[in-house]
Amino acid sequence: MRVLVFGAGAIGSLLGGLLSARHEVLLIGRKAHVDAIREHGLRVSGKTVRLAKPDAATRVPGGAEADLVVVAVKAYDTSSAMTHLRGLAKSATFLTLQNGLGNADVIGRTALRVVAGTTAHGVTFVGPGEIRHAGVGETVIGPWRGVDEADLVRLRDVLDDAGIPTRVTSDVRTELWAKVVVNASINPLAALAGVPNGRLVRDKRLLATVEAVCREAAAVARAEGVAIDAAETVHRTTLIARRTAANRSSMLQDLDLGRRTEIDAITGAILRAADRHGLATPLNRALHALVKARDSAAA
Ligand code: KPL
Repeated sequence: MRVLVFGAGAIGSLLGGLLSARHEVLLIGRKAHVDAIREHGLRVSGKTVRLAKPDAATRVPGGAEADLVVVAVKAYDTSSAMTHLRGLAKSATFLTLQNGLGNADVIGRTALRVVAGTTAHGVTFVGPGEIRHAGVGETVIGPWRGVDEADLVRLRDVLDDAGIPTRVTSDVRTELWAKVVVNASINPLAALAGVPNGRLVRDKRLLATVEAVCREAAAVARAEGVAIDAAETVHRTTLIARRTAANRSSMLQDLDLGRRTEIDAITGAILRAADRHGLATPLNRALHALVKARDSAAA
């Protein structure tokens, strides 16, 4: 398979690195990372240890061809990513496992075949040419536009075979909501407290806050018609925090690097839905305001 990964951050690099063992992979990323990969390969440490050899470039080459395009940029960059990927929009299958709500909608405005999903792997960007696979998690994929079950099963097999255990769902909207609730419960708190995910479940005060944020967000998901159970979602959130205990959440990594966070696609999406239903969400609103303040400080 010819795979193009647009966005060689932590998760994009992990997916591209693992897929490159069996497939022709081109990673599109920042210059320093691309230069390091071209020179020494992509070093993966932690739960997966390997020196992967994907091809890498800073932009999509003219006339590029791909069977699978993995969009792995931050949620706020999805729309601009699609302007660079327009040339592949009719021929390739697009896969998004990005955090936040709205990515698949944006991709589906241009691409004819779209698979949406979530992944709970914890990956830390160590530096140019190097990532740490800090926690293993489930990947779930489902149909968004122009794909059928056979396409999903084939893609699942490709991901499974690359060492990315994947499940197919027919209800990807529920999965996306469940994951956004998990991210809203872990990422802002880990980012503001400056702690790896594991501390959120080891520290009793932080754990109580994670659970309260999670219940509040799950109530919003239910108001949106998503069948998720609050207790089960709290359980899932703490399980993911435990399994990715050593990881610094992507939002904490963004603040560490002085970069913009995905708070608007995660907690912001929950607040917008809460407003539609007249639901009070004081904890999520406070976390949104605090992370936004750190975002603007960085900007
Ligand atoms: O999705 C994540 C993230 O950091 O964005 C988790 C699964 C919480 C891992 O840290």
